Amino acid sequence: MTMAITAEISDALAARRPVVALESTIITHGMPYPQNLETARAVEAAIRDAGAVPATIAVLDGTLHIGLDAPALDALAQRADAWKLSRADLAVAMATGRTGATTVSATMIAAHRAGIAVFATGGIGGVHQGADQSFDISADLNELARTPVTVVAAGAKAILDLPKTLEVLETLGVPVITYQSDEFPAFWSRRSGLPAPLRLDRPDDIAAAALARAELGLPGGQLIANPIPEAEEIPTETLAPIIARAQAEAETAGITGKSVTPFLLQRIFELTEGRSLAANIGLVLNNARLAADIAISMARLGN
Ligand code: PSU
Ligand code: MN
Repeated sequence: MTMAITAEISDALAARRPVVALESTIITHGMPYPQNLETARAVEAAIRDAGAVPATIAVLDGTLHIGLDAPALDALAQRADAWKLSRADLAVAMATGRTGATTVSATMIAAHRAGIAVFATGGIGGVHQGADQSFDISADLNELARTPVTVVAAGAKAILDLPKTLEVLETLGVPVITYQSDEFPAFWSRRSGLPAPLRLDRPDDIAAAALARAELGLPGGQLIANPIPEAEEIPTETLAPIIARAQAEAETAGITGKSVTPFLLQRIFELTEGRSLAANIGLVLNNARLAADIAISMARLGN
């Protein structure tokens, strides 16, 4: 297995300085070019500004990269044939020299392997609408149950069945902790109508909770649900009919498996005339800043 970690990141980890992992599926399958590249760069800059080191993760020609330099990030953002890698695909992609972007599940595995305990993304995958028929449940949920990484997201993507997603997370024993809110957020919107299972208001408490889990010998991570800033949100009422329409189109077109989430995100982008993308960028940046603060707390508390 080949893993390449940049000198900046390995130095930071060796000195126990804060590092934040970032996924790459959001770049290749979650946003159109060139906004995907601009966002990836802006997210890295936000983490640096907050005092931590960003570590964008991807598989390039079979090598698992922890940290991408500027040309590599640029090339990945323009590749149309990158695989979408979850826990199931990671080893095959590496063994056969592929290039692939890591989803939340594969990014957690890679981050943990490299010694990174905090990871920022947009929204995690979860239980899809109609899962009672399709059985489509994201591998992200199972990963949160097994791999000890704190994942900062704006909740689960609102294209999902959020009540069922929360139920599965509860069954799996994943702490779902909303940041500074009593309501579980719905990705592009601050509100979902669902109460937050747990609430914490300070990065120090989130870091302490991760430490306490480790001391208890519990496997698995924690999901930090960070509501999108008010100025950037799209109200649930505006989005609901658009999501329903995109979902109906996916069904008619026979979209299944890994293609479902990218298809829905792309259609919602078109149907909102780009507004969903602006909100997505806003929430990712917001998550990156919180993740950096949590990583700083963890470094101080000795996580
Ligand atoms: N967050 C975003 N956009 C995305 C994703 C997250 O703002 O595209 C990606 C993540 O990589 C997540 C994946 O793991 O979507 C979920 O895909 P699926 O539903 O197929 O498991
Ligand atoms: Mn799926």
